[in-house]
Amino acid sequence: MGLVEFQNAKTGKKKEKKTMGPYDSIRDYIADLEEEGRLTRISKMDQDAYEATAFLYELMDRMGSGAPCVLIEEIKVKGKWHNTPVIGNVFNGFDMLALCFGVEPAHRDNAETYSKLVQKICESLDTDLHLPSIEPLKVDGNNAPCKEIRKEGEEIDLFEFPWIQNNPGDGGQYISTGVFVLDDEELGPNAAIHRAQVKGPSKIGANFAPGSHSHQYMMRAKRRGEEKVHAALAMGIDPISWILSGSRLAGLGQDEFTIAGGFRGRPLELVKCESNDLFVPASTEIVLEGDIINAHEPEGPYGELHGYMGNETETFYMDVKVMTHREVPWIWNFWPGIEHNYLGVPWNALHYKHLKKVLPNLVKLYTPPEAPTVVIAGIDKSFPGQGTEAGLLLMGYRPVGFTKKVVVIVDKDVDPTNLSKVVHAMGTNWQPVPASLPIANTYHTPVDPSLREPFMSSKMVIDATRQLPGEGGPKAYPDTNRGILEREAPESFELVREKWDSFINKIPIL
Ligand SMILES: Cc1cc2nc3c(=O)[nH]c(=O)nc-3n(C[C@H](O)[C@H](O)[C@H](O)COP(=O)(O)O)c2cc1C
Ligand SMILES: [Mn+2]
Repeated sequence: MGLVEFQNAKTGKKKEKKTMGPYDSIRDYIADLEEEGRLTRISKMDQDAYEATAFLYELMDRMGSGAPCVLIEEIKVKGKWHNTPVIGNVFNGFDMLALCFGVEPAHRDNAETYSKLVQKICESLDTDLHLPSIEPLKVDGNNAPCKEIRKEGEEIDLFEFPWIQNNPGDGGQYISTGVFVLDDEELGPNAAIHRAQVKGPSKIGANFAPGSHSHQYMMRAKRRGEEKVHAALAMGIDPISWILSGSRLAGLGQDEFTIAGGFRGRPLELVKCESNDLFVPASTEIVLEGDIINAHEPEGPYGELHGYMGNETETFYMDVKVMTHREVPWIWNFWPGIEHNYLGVPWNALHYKHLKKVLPNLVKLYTPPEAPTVVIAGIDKSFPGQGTEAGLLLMGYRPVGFTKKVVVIVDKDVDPTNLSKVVHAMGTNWQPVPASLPIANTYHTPVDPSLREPFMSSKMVIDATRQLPGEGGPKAYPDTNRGILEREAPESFELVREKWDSFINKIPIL
């Protein structure tokens, strides 16, 4: 085939091509990534030989956050070649996320792009730090891309699409980026990403972890005596709505699609499902409508986010009654433990603002997408003890304390987003004794393979700020080599920046 269509088959209308987000669909975003040179197209891959998975490992090993998004045009799954595009590594780099939030990425300056992105997200919050909200627009389903094709009952065969089995250890094929939409009379709608094992032609798992809003909705329904709960699974929605549905930003009773509208600065277009009263984004690639049964069945195992194989568990499951989709839908797959986790950026922005109220000398907060249980904070330190003070405040703040195992504090001249500078600060400024605070056991997310008991973890604050004499540090730190150069020959860097493009005439391809 070799061609991926961007147009709506029903209306024949080509999607208006934008040069930056916020995007109305995942396709608009991918089209921009291609324009920016951040997409690689692969004509064929055999996933029965785990070619795509091995490629993702190799791609991230070789290129890290410089690695592009991947679009596989034709893929072999369970003995059959599918002309259905599969996309992966959809967010890899702050430049990609910046495009989604309508922020122009800074040229070859990751730290600057991150700062601009965080600033944009912070500007969307009000003075009380409430998340922004714009009510979705309910539109007529007739022209909705997600309703180009409609199937029901016996016509539905989920195996017509190349759902990916990521790893030989996985329990089967998974819908790995689907957003489950549920409703509750008092709380309103909820949208959340949960993996869904494909269990039969019209049956999927619904892996709602205890504590998640979807799980709470199921428990509320059970208390009302309801054995089944109407649900929709929307696979392939616009980037901001997807990020909101997967990053624990919206509280219980706050509709993710309304908050997505707030961040987008314009309403999200929703259409009503065919068989129930739920609403899903009109631009969705594939919509599955049906009932989630309020009972548990075996699910998994599944290679988890932290890169370790999970256990077989018990989860809810869904009987699919209606499937609607685009003419040639795209399958958006996620490879947990291989892809980096960029969904945490809005979380960092929101909690930076909250923490700034109690820690005015906080300069930057950063969770590396490579290791979401680590957080690095830059502070403007002027008194002894401020590094450990910052570490304790961060650990004692529930959103950080629950999700992070290691807190690293650095001085303001060390950019937390530059991991080599952070490790350098640990290798030079840090004195492990006394500038460490081990914490024996405290409340922690169960998503961590090193825990002896769920919800309990030991933790560590590393104060890698320069230690002042009042806290056992040297009387004075010597000048840095770079500091001397900047002082004695201030024009040197200016000169080199001006001539940069003439010095570097070929960027090596890794
Ligand atoms: C790719 C991806 C897969 C996820 N899979 C699951 C899952 O299977 N089960 C789960 O409970 N949470 C999963 N999450 C995390 C939830 O989406 C996240 O906690 C979300 O905030 C839950 O929605 P809620 O805030 O409405 O509870 C996943 C997140 C991502 C990005
Ligand atoms: Mn929610």
